[in-house]
Amino acid sequence: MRMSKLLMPTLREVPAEAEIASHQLMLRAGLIRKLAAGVYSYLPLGLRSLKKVEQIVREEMDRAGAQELLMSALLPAEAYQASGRWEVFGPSMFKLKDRNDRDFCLGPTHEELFTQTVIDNVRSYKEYPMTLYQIQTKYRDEGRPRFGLIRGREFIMKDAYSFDLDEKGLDESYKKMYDAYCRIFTRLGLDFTIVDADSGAMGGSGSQEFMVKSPVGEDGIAYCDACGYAANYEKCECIPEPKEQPEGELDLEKIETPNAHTIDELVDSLGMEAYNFAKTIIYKADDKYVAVMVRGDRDVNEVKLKNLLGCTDDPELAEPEAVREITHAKVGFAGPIGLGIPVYADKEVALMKNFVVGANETDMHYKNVNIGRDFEPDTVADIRVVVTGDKCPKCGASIKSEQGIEVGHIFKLGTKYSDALGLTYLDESGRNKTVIMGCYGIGVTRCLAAAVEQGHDENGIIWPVSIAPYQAIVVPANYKSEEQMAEAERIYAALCDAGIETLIDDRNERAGVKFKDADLIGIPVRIVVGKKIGDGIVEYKERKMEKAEEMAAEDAVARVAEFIRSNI
Ligand code: 9G3
Repeated sequence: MRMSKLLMPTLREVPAEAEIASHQLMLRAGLIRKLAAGVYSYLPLGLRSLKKVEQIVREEMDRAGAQELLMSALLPAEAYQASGRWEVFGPSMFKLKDRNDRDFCLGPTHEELFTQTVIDNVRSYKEYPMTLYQIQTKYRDEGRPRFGLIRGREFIMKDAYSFDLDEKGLDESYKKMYDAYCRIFTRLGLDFTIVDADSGAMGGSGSQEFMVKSPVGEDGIAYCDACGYAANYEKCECIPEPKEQPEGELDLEKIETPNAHTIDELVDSLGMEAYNFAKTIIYKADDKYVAVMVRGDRDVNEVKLKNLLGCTDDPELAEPEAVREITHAKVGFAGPIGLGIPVYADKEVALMKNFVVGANETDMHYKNVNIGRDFEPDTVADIRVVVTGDKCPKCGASIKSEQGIEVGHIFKLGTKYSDALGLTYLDESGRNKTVIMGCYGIGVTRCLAAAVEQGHDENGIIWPVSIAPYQAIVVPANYKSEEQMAEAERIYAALCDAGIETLIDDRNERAGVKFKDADLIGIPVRIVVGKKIGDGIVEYKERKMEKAEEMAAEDAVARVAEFIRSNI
């Protein structure tokens, strides 16, 4: 392709809202353009790489025996109403009405539609196991779309759904998808890790996330180097870490703590440690209030809390006026003693002795509080956030943590949707059974951004060869030199003939501009035709190399071909 013809609107500056490297670089390199918050269009270079990501996903899904479909994105409400999800996702679901005032949505995910398709079209148990997938645009009205393609409101997902006769079959289908995902992310050149994850609203018997390590990732990964345990923060089991305690229960005492309503202020005013306190935080879960207690130096894990409470909506902090009504005190003095709502205490709180809690009275706290004598929590459970240095729940070694971008998520769904929609089969003895399902997602557009997030430097994008928009670029250094232009054209034609996807920078621009653009758009290998072409010498530079190397022009095509072959 000739750069003089290519639509590649590079930018020197990007809007301040582009906070992370991949968002900045994909705008600067002219790969994407924003249409609205979380809504992007793909320009030629961006689309070429996106199509390569899709094709790698497609090849590995097909290799794993899955069959590709394409569903509509414009979906009648009935399917989601049958599964009870029409309301569950609230404002996140894009809803609209047709000219006859019928309810539709723009599909955020397709469990119901794939299940219905199987109900309508699979006739016998002999047709199972079956895994169906699509690569399709999804719509979710995210409250905070950000980071470019990482969290969009319109995005491309590969979503697959497996249908099996029994749990054993699901385990086999799940394993096939797991292995296919490992091949996909490896071929995409992504450095990924697999973590146990929370299944959230999906239910089912467990799920795993494929995370691309990145400091800008929104998900926390807790992992153990010793035994390989890895879990999403949301899921990671926490081992209680009791602090040394004075023996015996000291007498309960109510103490004045004027204006000390944060842990830090309490620590200062009472000269104790944060772990001598237990925080009591009032949450609103669905439509009831609960008190949640964690040690003063810990935080509440709201996903664990949501699963514990089994509430539909995410639990939210109670508003100040509700706290005042429930505790008869200003915010910051809530405590478990004499509180009229259920108390959920983290496991660590159950091990504390002679600790401090709010007295449900403004400017007052209790000290030397002991469970059993002074109050009894309704439930004790693991509801805190894991922190670096915690004990690994598998082997006891020290847990580490890092951030990640979730690029894939696979679930053992069970019968949640086959029950809801009535997907059953008659087995060989004529008995009526329910189909067991799994579902498997990959954020295709998110993978593109994750690849840039993981592969870039101060000069621009560093594409893995497998998804680079073009594999090689030929740059004549001086556009006024007929010899350099002619030789560049010859090498360009030879590379194209060798089946290498090649750009030639035939623009009337200075060499420096051409080198900068070649680095910015991240083409894996570059051939520069300069002054020494008269001696049959060109410059060879892989995007990752520090310095270019001189080499014989006649060997350039073979060397580029070898580089592409061994890096794709
Ligand atoms: C919705 C909206 C947002 C959603 C969902 C539904 C997340 C929803 C979970 C999944 C689970 C799997 C198939 C592929 C793999 C992931 N956000 N989820 O179901 F209506 Cl608005 O999407 N789906």
